[in-house]
Amino acid sequence: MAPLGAANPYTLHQSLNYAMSRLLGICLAAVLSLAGLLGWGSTAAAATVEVKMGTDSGLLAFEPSTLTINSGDTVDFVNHKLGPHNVVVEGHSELSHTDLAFTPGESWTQTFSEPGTYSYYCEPHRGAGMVGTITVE
Ligand SMILES: [Cu+2]
Repeated sequence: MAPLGAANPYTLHQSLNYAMSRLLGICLAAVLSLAGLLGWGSTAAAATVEVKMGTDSGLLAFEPSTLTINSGDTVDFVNHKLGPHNVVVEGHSELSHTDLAFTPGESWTQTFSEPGTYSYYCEPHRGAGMVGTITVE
């Protein structure tokens, strides 16, 4: 039995434990709300996907030629082989890039904001089958 007037060491220990767990709980809540603000764990974060113009194996094609992305994602069109290439998106001049890319490594990006199916082709090589489809979900 502890003498009157002195703090009971057991009670003091319990209070500290309680304070620490309260503090941890507050910290955890703060981290979780910060994560929410930053969009961690969300699948809606915009991505950038590369499409090569001219395949690794030397074909006149886009690689990949079919692609599914989320609205807000960006496609990075990279002049890879057998240029010149460009991209004409059927019915969407605002998404097209009609300037020809001659230099390997030359690239441009295009963001797709609206869901839909977009057919596109390379003007010089359309007849050779250099066509592609981008589905935006
Ligand atoms: Cu081409």
